[in-house]
Amino acid sequence: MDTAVLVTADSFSHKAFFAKVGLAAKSSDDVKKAFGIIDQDNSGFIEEDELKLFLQNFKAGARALTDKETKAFLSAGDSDGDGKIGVKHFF
Ligand SMILES: [Ca+2]
Repeated sequence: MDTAVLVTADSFSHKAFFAKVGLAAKSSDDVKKAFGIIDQDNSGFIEEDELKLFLQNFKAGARALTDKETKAFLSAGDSDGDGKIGVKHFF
């Protein structure tokens, strides 16, 4: 998985992300399912620690994101600035 495509300077591409995890053009239920995999404590939001491990959540043996990548990802996906990503950011 090429994370450079997903985590660039200041843009989070959820479409590229879901293409990478094989969910492109799937139903909203599938997107919610993917969200649930990342949201390991079922809080309804993806917090920074969950985001850091998101690659590993989809692919065993994948590396964790670096702090820099995690922050870039978070700031790009967190449109309301609350420090976490809600499922609405994926639609
Ligand atoms: Ca969570």
